[in-house]
Amino acid sequence: MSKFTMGYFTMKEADVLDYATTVLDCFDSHAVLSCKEIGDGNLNYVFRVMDEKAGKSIIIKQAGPCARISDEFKVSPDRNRIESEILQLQHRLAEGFVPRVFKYDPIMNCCVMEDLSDHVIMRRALMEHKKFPFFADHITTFMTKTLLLTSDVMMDHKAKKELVKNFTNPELCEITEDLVYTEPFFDCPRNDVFPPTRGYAEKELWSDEALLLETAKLKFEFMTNAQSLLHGDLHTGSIFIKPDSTKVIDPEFAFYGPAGYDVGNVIANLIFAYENAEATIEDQQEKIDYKGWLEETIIQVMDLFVDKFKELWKEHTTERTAKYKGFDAYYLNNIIRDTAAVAGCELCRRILGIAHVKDITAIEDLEKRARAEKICLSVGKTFILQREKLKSGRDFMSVVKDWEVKIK
Ligand code: SR1
Ligand code: MG
Repeated sequence: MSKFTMGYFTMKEADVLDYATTVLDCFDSHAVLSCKEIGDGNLNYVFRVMDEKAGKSIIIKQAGPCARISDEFKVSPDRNRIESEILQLQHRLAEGFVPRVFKYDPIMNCCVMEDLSDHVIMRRALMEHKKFPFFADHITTFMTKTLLLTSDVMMDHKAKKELVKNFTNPELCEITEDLVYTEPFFDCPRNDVFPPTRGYAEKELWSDEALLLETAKLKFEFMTNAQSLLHGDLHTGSIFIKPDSTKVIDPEFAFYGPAGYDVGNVIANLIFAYENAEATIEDQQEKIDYKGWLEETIIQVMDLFVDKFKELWKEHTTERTAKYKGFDAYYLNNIIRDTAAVAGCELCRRILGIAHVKDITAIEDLEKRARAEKICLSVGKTFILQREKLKSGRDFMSVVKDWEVKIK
């Protein structure tokens, strides 16, 4: 009997090689394989297994019993089932935008999938000031299809409720409830605040009761609005990219929540890239050019989402009452409002909370980093408070540009 059938254990590189040779049939039986752990996320172990001679490789991703970032987070390895199943569902809904899954192993809590090493992690590429002209088009196709086609507007309601059951993800949702909606908005011991930013956070966020009330409303929206099957963690570190291809990875936070959660995460993380460019590009012309591309991309993410939402709505709405005049605009308006609010929470939590983004922490000049952090916090707060008024990508960008002028 193989050690891989006797019970779960966390694998090291040597175990993964053994696993690839004895359990999988992805490689020739005489192939010489190598294995390297390449994960740099907060939660899991990611191994690349290669047959260099044949030019073949796969990824084996295993969920450990706690998060890599801190063993305070005990998270069930069952999240690997959620990830494997949603990747297969997303492949059916939005073909070409996620890696192919070859196998899910419920004993070892690992999945075997396509290696995307011809792509790069988008956050890193944006920090090197690379442009991706098709990104807005690709990500809005992915989001509209995965979000709308899993909603009650377009699905049989009983089948949708089965998906809600299957993708109930309490532990990972709890991480989001704490890290995104709660801890950034008070002086939580688990926060990790850059000292020059602390005073600003105390004054502008932690003591603003009107803001706190709005974050409470948003947290309850997140916990109770089972609108769409979300990716749940759609930041630029969850996107593999090359100029003509965009692949969304790491959907282990998937669950039924407000559709604007995914859209808002994409927008906030593009804003981090925008502030990284503001702080790190020396040459003025290059800065204007790169920020201009990011600005256009942010605008297009919101606006193409709206266009594609309208097209899909016309083609795929099955629910009778959703066809009543005006309901489409009401529904879309709510998603745009939630997008603004979630972008706001993400902008605040990545600055003050435990899980930062490199776009900001890698800014070496400490004054420039402090300025970038204050801009992100102020934009975040404005997005939350003004969410009913922000209707387009241009509205979002004018908030960002106003704060860049105000914060010196
Ligand atoms: C304990 S996990 C911290 C963060 O990493 C993930 O990517 C999610 O964004 C989560 O909030
Ligand atoms: Mg992740």
